[in-house]
Amino acid sequence: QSYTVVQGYIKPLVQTITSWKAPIIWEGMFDSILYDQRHADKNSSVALTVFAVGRYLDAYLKTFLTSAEQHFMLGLPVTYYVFTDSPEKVPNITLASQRNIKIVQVEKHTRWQDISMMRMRTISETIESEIRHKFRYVFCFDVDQEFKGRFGSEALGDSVALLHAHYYKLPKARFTYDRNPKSKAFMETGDFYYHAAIFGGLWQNVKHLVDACYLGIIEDKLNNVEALWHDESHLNKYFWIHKPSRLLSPEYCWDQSIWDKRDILVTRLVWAPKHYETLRSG
Ligand code: 2GW
Ligand code: MN
Repeated sequence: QSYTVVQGYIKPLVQTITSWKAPIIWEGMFDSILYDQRHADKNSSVALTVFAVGRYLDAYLKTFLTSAEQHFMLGLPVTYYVFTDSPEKVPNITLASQRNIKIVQVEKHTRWQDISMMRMRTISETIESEIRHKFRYVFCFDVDQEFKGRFGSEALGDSVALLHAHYYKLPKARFTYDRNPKSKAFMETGDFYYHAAIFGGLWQNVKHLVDACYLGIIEDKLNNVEALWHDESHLNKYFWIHKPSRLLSPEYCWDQSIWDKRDILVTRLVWAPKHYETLRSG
């Protein structure tokens, strides 16, 4: 770990650009006012997709949405696409102007791995039927998280991936890519380990991504294999082949139980506590 002194502040040195010249967004390296102005001028608009199926609705959705209203893309038009098996249970949230919510009913797959993986198909269908006519960007989120600080227009880009908080400092040999040659997600090496809890970009690129991941998932099913980390393994394979144009630092999805916080000057979104015993059983 190295440090530098910038205008009297001690700042950790972190990687801010990839080998293919995509920026990695960290606190201190962008002018938020300038970004917001640019995106307002361009009339940027954002669709956020989130799934709250079964017990995840009561456990996480309200906190996710109310905190997003405090921190996510303030000043830009945002529509939350909430996918759930129980639309009647979606909490009533007060939304700021230019912000909307759209609730879409989906089936509840019996296996949780399918709940997670089948998001790819549903997102694709919704981009095709609706999002592409109304929004420039799409961002897809896990629901088990809470916004804590600015998550703004600096995160918008053509194709956006997130560095996984647990892996961004680890050597590549420790990345948990799928290593089974029978899976479409198989890969021997990669650039980073990306976290599927957040990905996004221009709707065209997100459509391409979710279609590719869904095809991989279905082909695996036909071959009776399942990638190690499900949709996340397919996402990592995709971003290895199609390099993202912008990477989000772990500030954008931090796990507060990580002991070494020296690189993290702001937490913008944090993992909500998991209660696996109650959420994953039955
Ligand atoms: C998932 C696992 C076990 C039991 C239930 C569920 C579940 C997930 C559920 O009952 N209802 C539901 O709506 N979900 C949705 O799937 C919800 O949006 C949730 O955030 C998302 C992914 O599941 P999650 O958050 O429990 O998985 P993580 O936090 O361990 O996530 C990583 O790995 C996953 C694949 O195993 C995904 O790639 C995910 O995007 C990653 O962050
Ligand atoms: Mn999650």
